[in-house]
Amino acid sequence: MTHEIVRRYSQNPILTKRDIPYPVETVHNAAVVKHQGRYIMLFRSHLRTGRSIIGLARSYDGFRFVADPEPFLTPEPDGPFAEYEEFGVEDPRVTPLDGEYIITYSAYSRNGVRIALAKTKDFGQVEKVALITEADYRNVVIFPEKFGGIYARLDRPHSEIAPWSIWISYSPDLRFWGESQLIMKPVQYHWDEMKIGPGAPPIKTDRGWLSIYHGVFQTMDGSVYRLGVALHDLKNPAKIIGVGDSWILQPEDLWETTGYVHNVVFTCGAVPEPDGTVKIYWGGADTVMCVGEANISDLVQLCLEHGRPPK
Ligand code: BMA
Repeated sequence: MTHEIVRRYSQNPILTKRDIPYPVETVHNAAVVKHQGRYIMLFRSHLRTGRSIIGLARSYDGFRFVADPEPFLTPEPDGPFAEYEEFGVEDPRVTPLDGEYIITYSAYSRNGVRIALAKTKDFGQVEKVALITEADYRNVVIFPEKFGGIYARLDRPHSEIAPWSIWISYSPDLRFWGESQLIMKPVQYHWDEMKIGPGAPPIKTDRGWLSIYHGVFQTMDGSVYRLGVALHDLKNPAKIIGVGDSWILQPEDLWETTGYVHNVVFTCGAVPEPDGTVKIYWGGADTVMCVGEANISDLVQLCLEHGRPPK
C-alpha cells in the first residue's frame, strides 16, 4: 500500500536520449498537451555544446512516446529573436487557448534569460511571436482561459533582495504584459525555502485553478528540486486560496537523484484526464523524462485542508 500522492509510472523513465533520432545528451523538462486525441510532448535537450534545443514527441497513451526525426524549436540564426536565443532555448510550456497552442520558453543569451512566446495550431508550423519579458525571468505559464477578456500568466523574476517568488501579470494581446503583483513566496526553513517557480500551466477544477510548482531547498550537497501545489481562485487568479504545505513529489528514483544535475524533479506540464486524474510529467535530474498520476481531488484537498497562506 502506497501513501504516495503521485503514483510513478512503473516504466519510468519514459523518454531518454537513446530514443531521440538526432544527437542529444539529455531529454527533460517537457511540456505535454493533448491534441486531436494524441499527447504531444515538447522536450528540452542539451546538445554537446552544453546549449539546449526543443524537440517533439507523440504518444497515443501519454506513456509511450515516439520522437519526431527533427527538432521542433531551435535558436533563430537571424531576425529579432537571434540575439536573445544565442545560448539556446529551454523549458517550454504549452497552453491550449482560443483554438491554438501558446508556447512559452526560456531564451538564453549573453543578455541573460528571458521568455519568448510562440504559437502553433497543429505542431507542424510554429510562429515565434514576441519576447515577453526582459532579462532574468523564467517559468512563464499562461492560464488556459481569459479573465474578463484579459490573458493571465504566472512567472518568476530573479531578485537579489527578496527570495525568488511567483508573480502574476496580465495582457490584452499576449504581447504586452503588466499589472504585475507578487502572489506567492517561499517559506523559511521549509522544503521550498530557497525559491519557487510555476511549473505546469494551471488546471481548472471546480474548487479553483490548480497550479503545480517547483520549490527548492539548499543543502550542503547542493539544491533539491521538489514539486508542490497551490490553488488559485477561479475568477481572480491573483488570489491564492491555499498552498499545500507538503511537497507532492521529490527526487527518489535513481534517475532523479543522479544525472546531469542531481536531486531534481522539475515539471513543465501536466495533462488532466476525464476520469479525474492528472498525468504529471517531470524531468529527472535534468537528464530524462518521467510521468506519474495523481487524483486531482487529492491535490486540491492538500491545498484546502493541509494548506498554508501564500505569503
Ligand atoms: C532551474 C532551471 C531548470 C532546471 C533546474 C535544475 O534553474 O534551469 O531548467 O531543471 O534549474 O537544474
